Amino acid sequence: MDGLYRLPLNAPLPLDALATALRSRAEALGFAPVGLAAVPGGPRLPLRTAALERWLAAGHQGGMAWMNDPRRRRIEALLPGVRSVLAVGWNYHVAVRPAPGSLRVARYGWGRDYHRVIDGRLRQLGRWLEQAAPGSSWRACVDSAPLLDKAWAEEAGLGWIGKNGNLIHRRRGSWLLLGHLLTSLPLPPDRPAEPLCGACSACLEACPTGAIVEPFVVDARRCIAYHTIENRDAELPAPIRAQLSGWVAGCDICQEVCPWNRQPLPASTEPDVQPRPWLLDLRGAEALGWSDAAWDERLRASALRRIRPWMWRRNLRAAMAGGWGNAWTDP
Ligand code: B12
Ligand code: SF4
Ligand code: SF4
Repeated sequence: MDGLYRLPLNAPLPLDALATALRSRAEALGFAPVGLAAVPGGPRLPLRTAALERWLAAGHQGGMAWMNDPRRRRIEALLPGVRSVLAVGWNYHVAVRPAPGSLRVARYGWGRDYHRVIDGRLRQLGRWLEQAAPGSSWRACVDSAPLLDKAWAEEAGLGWIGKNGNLIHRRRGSWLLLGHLLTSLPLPPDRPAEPLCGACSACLEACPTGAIVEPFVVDARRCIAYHTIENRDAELPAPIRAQLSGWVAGCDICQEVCPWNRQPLPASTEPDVQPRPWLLDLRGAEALGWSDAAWDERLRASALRRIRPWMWRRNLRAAMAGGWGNAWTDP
């Protein structure tokens, strides 16, 4: 590598100029914040990988056997020769609140499926990079790829991993979905983010099921988000049913209480992020009457399709049995 890459017109572009151009293109595609990390990363990466090992050994993954994929511990397994990672944030904060009396649906699912939105834009970036640096390789990763998303985003300076397990940006809070573009190019990295939770423990105290078993460690088996989205059993466990607190698809409690989300935050005007109106006013009795076809129609191009219609009905029944869906108590 001579540190120079060529634009289509054959103009050489030094690596730092290439990194600057890549960042600007990512921002122009609607990503913010964006940052770069160098592989293999600093001393925090082995700590995060060790935390994953402990989490798996403790059984915190519950029924998510796919979390055991050994590639999650080795980024090289996802792209041979990977040298850098572009981490991007997709802001999904909208200044809207659900109607009083509505059942609760987590904000990440309000708009268009973020996997599609982020993946499409990362691929555009990858194709541009390949043209600017012929011979380089890339891979877009959004969530479903076995990558430690938050650890790499932290390494690239996007934010810190909070005690609630979410990556937090000091001005944007944690309403960010993450994507990564892996590349074989050795691009100059940004500085990792510094943790800013301090002595706060609001999320640990607010979690109704005690799922944040210690700071930074979420036991999925106790987490409402896991049970409403991933659990494929006919009934939710009794302790979860008892504490569902109106949530039928995911759970935002540990983010809603976070002081970094309670400051004035920039709201996204992206059409792909704007909420489907029915999700903001979801009534149990009515939704229980929807056919599979009606659910299919309502969940077109939504990340919430992972929750099959029978799971929605299971979750709705459980929330309604807890007294939610008709009366509304503000969190
Ligand atoms: C499995 C998974 C889940 C599971 C398990 C949750 C979990 N915390 O692992 C379930 C289904 C419960 C879930 C729920 C949610 N998820 Co999820 N999930 C994932 C997934 C696929 C893997 C996460 C993972 O690696 N877990 C393994 C454990 C070991 O990792 P971890 O809990 O993150 O622990 C790390 C840190 O805590 C840290 N750590 C450990 N000890 C210590 C100690 C110190 C001092 C420090 C600083 C750090 C630290 O190291 C660990 C390893 O990196 C990622 C996508 C991806 N590919 O990474 C999305 C992802 C984490 N989820 C996401 C979202 C949005 C959610 C929900 C908010 C959705 C919702 N509203 O319902 C909730 C939040 C629940 C919560 N409080 O964590 C986003 C988070 C974005 C962000 N800003 O952080 C991700 C990154 C998807 C994406 N592409 O954007 N999720
Ligand atoms: S998502 Fe809900 S249940 Fe899961 S850790 Fe956060 S507050 Fe607890
Ligand atoms: S609520 Fe407090 S402890 Fe929890 S993530 Fe936010 S700042 Fe950190």
